[in-house]
Amino acid sequence: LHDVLTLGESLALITAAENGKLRRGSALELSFGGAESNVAIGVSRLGGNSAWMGRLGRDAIGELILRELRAECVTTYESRDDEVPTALMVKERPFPGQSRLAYYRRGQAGSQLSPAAIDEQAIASAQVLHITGITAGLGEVPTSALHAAIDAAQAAGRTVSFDVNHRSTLWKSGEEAGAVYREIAKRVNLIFAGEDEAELLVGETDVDRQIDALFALGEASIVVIKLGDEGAVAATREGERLRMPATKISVVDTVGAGDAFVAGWLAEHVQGKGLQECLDTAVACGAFACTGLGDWESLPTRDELAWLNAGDADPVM
Ligand code: KDG
Repeated sequence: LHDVLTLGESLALITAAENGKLRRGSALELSFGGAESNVAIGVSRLGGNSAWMGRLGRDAIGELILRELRAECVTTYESRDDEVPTALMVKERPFPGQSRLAYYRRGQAGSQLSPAAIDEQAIASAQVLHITGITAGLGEVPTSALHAAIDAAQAAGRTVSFDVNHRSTLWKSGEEAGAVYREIAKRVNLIFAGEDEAELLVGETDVDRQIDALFALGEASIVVIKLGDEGAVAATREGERLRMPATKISVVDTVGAGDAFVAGWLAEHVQGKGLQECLDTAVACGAFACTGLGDWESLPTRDELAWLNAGDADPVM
């Protein structure tokens, strides 16, 4: 049995090696990203048994992604597309400390994820199915694949975890996205959202009201609002509510911090840990992920997490 299976698009990440304009022919570095595979790697590094499901092209980038995931001890349930390639993201670094991201993903393999590509048995073999709103942003067919995956998880009595992960460039408007996210949020057990994302779903700006409204949408037993460098608030339907400040660290790159947070949460959740322990590990993982470049490369192992408290990661607390 897997602890966590994540479903979503993984895609190449091509990053300018140095600051400056990409059009001048910068040297490029090749890696990959994808919120859901980031979470699968994060859970695996923390000692969990994780898996990833998604659609890739039959190309070198697809091979690179599978090879890296397997090297991270993530089981892969991939379908391959013979018609279109694996998608790309290109990250330009025009000035020090700043980056601009362009997606080349419309119509590519990950966007062709359909209900037919959902391996129901694999989903039934995981304690938690984790999905994000990014897949919904890829189109109606990927959205129906998300619902088919939720169906499979629920039929097997599994937990469904949903991180809103709003990517505005994938949507015509926030209202359109909010409506699609609400239909998903109604059906899941765990909801993770940033403050702005929760507002898209429930139209509230106050965090406590957001939490109440997210519980009122459906059956979720846990709602977590991620507040970035201000930490997070976590709540259970029974009324337990905890707020925790972020761990102060020297930030190198915040990309992937939200995925690290979710990985930390889920790694504890599958072991039956309570709200406080889930939140502690989630916040620590979120901070750790900011200490280095890359969407998943800086995700911590259990041993490395201890560095945050030991002073090696330059904590200010
Ligand atoms: O959460 C980090 C992700 O944003 C990144 O790895 C790529 O999935 C991605 C996306 O759609 O932006």
